[in-house]
Amino acid sequence: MLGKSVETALNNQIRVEGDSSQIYLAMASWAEVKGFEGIATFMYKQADEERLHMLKLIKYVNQRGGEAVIPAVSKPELDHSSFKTLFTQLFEHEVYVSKCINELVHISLQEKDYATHNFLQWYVSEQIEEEATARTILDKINLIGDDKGGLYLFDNDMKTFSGQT
Ligand code: OFO
Repeated sequence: MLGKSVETALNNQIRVEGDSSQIYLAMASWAEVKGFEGIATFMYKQADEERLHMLKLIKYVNQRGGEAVIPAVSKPELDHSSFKTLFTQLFEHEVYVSKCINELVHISLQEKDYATHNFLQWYVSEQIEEEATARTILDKINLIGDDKGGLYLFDNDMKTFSGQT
């Protein structure tokens, strides 16, 4: 049975994962409109993954005798003025998600909820990967700058990019 504070914290994370999915979805759609097919493909896939992160939490909360709260769909407020700004925001968002997961792990230990602590380890590993992926993309964007040819090649690379390199 979930304690109240753990349940509230898990429900908060459900919202954070839902927001992450929306952010990737917004970036996917933006990239598609701009003709960056590779980036769009990658971002659509990430959006689906974040939704799965949310679902996994929903099912866990309900399975442990709690009640998952389904969050409202939020409109991401992203600055699209340059690739660099856009991907910096994405990286910062993933760092924020990692902080949220760490806080959640901390609460589960405080409450001596070892089952939740165990469940959360999957998210801890996942965030290491996602932060690394966002950092790799940002590093590439920083190298390319505004070079059109570089962006074209980068977009092509993204078609087959599945994570950290
Ligand atoms: Fe990238 O947020 Fe889920 O875990």
